[in-house]
Amino acid sequence: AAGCVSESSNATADADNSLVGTGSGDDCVIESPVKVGLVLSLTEGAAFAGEYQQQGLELAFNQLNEKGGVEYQTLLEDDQTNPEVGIAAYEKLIDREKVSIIVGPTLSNVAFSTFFDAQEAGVPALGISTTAEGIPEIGDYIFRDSLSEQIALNASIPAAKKTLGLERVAIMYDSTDEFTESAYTTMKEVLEDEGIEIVEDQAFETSDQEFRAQLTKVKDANPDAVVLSALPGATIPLVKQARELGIDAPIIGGNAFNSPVMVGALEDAAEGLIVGGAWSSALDSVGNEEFIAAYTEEYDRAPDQFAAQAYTAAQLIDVAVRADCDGNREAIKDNLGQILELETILGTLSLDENGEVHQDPVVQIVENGEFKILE
Ligand code: 1QQ
Repeated sequence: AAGCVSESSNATADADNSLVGTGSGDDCVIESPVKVGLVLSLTEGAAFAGEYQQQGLELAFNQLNEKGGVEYQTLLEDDQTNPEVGIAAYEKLIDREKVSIIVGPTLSNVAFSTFFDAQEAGVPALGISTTAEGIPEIGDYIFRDSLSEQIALNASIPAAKKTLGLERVAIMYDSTDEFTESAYTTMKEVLEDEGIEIVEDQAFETSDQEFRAQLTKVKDANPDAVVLSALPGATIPLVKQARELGIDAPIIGGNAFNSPVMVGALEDAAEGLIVGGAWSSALDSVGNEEFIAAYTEEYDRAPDQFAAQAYTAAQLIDVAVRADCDGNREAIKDNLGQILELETILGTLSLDENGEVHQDPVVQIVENGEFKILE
């Protein structure tokens, strides 16, 4: 409209007519491939999630390309779990490859750098595991299909309270990662809301491997449970050292605990672990059984939550592209923000115009090395 100032400088300049097709919805035909950048942590600390995400995306885009009419061309970049590398990957995809949308990065800690670049360039970005507070608020080009840690913890902590009869807990957290720090704040809020007393509060850093000093204080406080906000690199030695010191209290974890890699590495120390998340293999959602079967067949292992959210991202992009049969950045951005009650493997899912996802959380507990739905 006249007088309307574009929120992004080069948004309209980048519109490509060969990405505007004919027909609509299932009948949409677009001449040029729609370029989708994927920025994932394929190496270093967050590769435990990034590898599953890569496979979930590959499976989904292969299935979509078989459907025909719209062809997706994915361009994969490894951010090496590093914000600097993530920024370089984003710049390459935006400026050189002229992608229509970017999926990822894996960590909120990287997204708090890269998502500002996407916003500034007018390129939609879709987070698939960026759960920290404040991610969608970065701007109107920023979306996520990664259930916020706030929603997950507001489900998992009350469920743990009911199951375990929690009254007194210790909190332990990584104070140097944006996600674990954000989740720590949320954990304290939810514990307070639930009337659960925090009897010990201990911090550490992402790269720490030695936790006996903090754990000794936790042991002395004798909590009913340990609420832990950490990535796997610290979690694995921390939980093992806790068990060695004789701390048998159950662990309530954040989003990184939705990982079979981590549960596997913890072995017996993972038993009884409670975590909230976005997906379960037991979820009775549309297409879930088929997804699990196709993924397992293709990759010789069962999918996890990170694969499921990645898989769903491709579906969301396809819905947004087909809505106006337009693979340009602006059309994708406008239509992603209008996805309402879509049936996905994560359950019924909506994205609002602020880019936030709406879906039901799932709370799971680890029993005999397997995730089981608690609530
Ligand atoms: C975040 C997360 C991580 C645990 C994803 C792997 O939730 O960084 O927001």
